[in-house]
Amino acid sequence: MANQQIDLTSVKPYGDTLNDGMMQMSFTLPVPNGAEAEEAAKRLAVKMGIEEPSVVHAKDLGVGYTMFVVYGKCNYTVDYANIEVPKVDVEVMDKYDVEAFIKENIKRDIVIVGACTGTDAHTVGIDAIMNMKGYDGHYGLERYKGVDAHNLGSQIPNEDLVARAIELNADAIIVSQVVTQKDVHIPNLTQLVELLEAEGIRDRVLLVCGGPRINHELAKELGYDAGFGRGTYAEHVASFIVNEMLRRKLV
Ligand code: B12
Repeated sequence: MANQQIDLTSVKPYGDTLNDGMMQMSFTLPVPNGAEAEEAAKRLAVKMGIEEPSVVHAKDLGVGYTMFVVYGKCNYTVDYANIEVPKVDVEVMDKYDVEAFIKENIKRDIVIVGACTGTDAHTVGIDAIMNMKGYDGHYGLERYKGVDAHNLGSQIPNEDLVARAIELNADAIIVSQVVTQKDVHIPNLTQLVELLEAEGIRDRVLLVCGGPRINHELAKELGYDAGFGRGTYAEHVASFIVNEMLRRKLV
């Protein structure tokens, strides 16, 4: 397979052999498990452009619902070569390089205040970035020398976050949003920007958001300086903050 020429303007899923289009997907239908349910799943897959679908797994969810895994052939292609995705443009340093960067270029401790805001109760994401023990083998900001990190926790009203940032004279505010159902994160993230503007401190503080369904493009649209999604570690956001502080002469 490695020797075969891949046309990046027209890629399609791969199963057994290059370009065979084979793909697997899962979904749930509100029908009881059985032969009719499997047929319904296959017909739905055909409507979605999947040829020769087969149900490889069906699980009764116990209340008249069934979860399916369907395998089949997709004949659509996508132009990978011409995709451009806005990303945070920074060279990621490890913890020790970030610490050295702060010592050398900023010459004082930087203050970062973080929270999961609004009604959102998911603490794990902001903890992964901030807590001393870190996440997935990557230490959190609390462990960084030269970083004074304050994790306010979850369900923090924007007003409280802003008040704390002012009190601590924060250099950066970092916000986690995990629940995005009915776009609940949009007005909440927007309100934070408005509050910072009303307090007259938006230009003095770096504003970063993150979460599994957040990306840099959305963050910029909402008036944030950067946005981070799945798979982020403390060093990603730390590298951005210290570089940006220097670039904007916020040191
Ligand atoms: C654990 C969990 C809970 C726990 C939370 C406990 C806690 N103390 O956090 C409990 C049980 C309380 C819970 C409740 C609910 N949950 Co919940 N929960 C989850 C679950 C299973 C895991 C989330 C998690 O911890 N991920 C691990 C962390 C490390 O990943 P992460 O958050 O993505 O963070 C990483 C990045 O996104 C990024 N990041 C995150 N934040 C930030 C911030 C910054 C600044 C940066 C730079 C990066 C960054 O870095 C992190 C590390 O890489 C997910 C499903 C899933 N598998 O993801 C559902 C999920 C998030 N929950 C969901 C829902 C719907 C709910 C409830 C509404 C359910 C209900 N009907 O009551 C409630 C909401 C309560 C509320 N008011 O918020 C949905 C959200 C759907 C959506 N699109 O909005 C999910 C996706 C489940 C699902 N498939 O439906 N939940």
